[in-house]
Amino acid sequence: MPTLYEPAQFGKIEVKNRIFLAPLTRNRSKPDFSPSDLAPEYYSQRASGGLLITEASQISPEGIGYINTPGIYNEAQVAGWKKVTDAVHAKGGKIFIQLWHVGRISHTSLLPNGQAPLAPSALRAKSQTFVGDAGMVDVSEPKAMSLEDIARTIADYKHAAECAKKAGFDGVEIHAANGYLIDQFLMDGSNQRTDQYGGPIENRFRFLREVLNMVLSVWDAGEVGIRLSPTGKFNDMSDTKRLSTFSYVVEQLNAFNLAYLHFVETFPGMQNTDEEQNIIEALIKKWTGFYIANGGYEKENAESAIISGKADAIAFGRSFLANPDLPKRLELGVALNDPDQSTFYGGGAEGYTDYPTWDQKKAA
Ligand code: 8OZ
Repeated sequence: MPTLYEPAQFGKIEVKNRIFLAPLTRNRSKPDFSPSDLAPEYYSQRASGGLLITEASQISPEGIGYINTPGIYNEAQVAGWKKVTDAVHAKGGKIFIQLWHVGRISHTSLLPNGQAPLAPSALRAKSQTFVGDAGMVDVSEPKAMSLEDIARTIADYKHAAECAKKAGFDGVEIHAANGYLIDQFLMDGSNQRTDQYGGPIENRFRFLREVLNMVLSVWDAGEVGIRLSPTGKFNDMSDTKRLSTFSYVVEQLNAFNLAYLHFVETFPGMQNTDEEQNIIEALIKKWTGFYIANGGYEKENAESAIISGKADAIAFGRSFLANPDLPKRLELGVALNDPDQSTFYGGGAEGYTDYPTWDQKKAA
């Protein structure tokens, strides 16, 4: 078995190590939802990671759920992201963009013409979102998507996939985790539709299948990854049969030959029960392709997950946020900078591009 520090290949992608940057929402986009002027520096500082996955980026104006998150649906956004991909490629890195639609996790004040958030069913989540001056607010009552809403949204995924290609990304990751739109279709607590998109998992999977087929009309399967959170409860998610729901999902995904499957195994600050851990492990065994693990990984359990073959790569969130040279620090076994939670969401360079590398720290 290889080590965490050795190259890997998945789909059409070759990477120099198995330490990946997890997608991290940073709420620093410009008013037109193009990435911040500092984003090329932020991402390229982390180009020593095998693969960088961008912050979740909405596929359309209807897909937004928080203030100042970037989009990937117009020319200004493509131009902004092109600067990011150029900067990462100049340093020998690889970068995928995460395609996002929040579904019901939104607020009318963020949406076009103050419209209601779209969701599989008109079930309001017990969850909050950040809207700006008003701070954290309860998410709005969603509207159950009509068949036209579904068709338009699937077309928006295709358009965003095309924009991602123009922006020079190496691939795309479909965000199907953490209680956003695709997850809302998959889990029965948020999908109570009685048409072909609801009911049994074969129907609840239909939306994701159609999204995948659209994205795969633009990208090769070997350039498309997917992120799921089968045990996730964030954003008020529930499912009555998680193991069988996600067993079906993983078995169906196997047939698509995607670049990778990426699980949020646990959410920051949460721990899986034994039952949840068993679900995660059973699902990983069903998956036949490249597997990226995320959630609660540090040097030692990351190294052993790779050596034991449990995972093919590890995506690090908070520790990579605070340590632009995380691969080097893990390999050397030296101390890590602590992440500053007060600068995670919004603001400028502070807590974004100003975390020192190990060499800078030693020199100081
Ligand atoms: C933190 C804050 C806002 C959004 C996710 C995109 O959980 C997010 C997110 C995380 O996947």
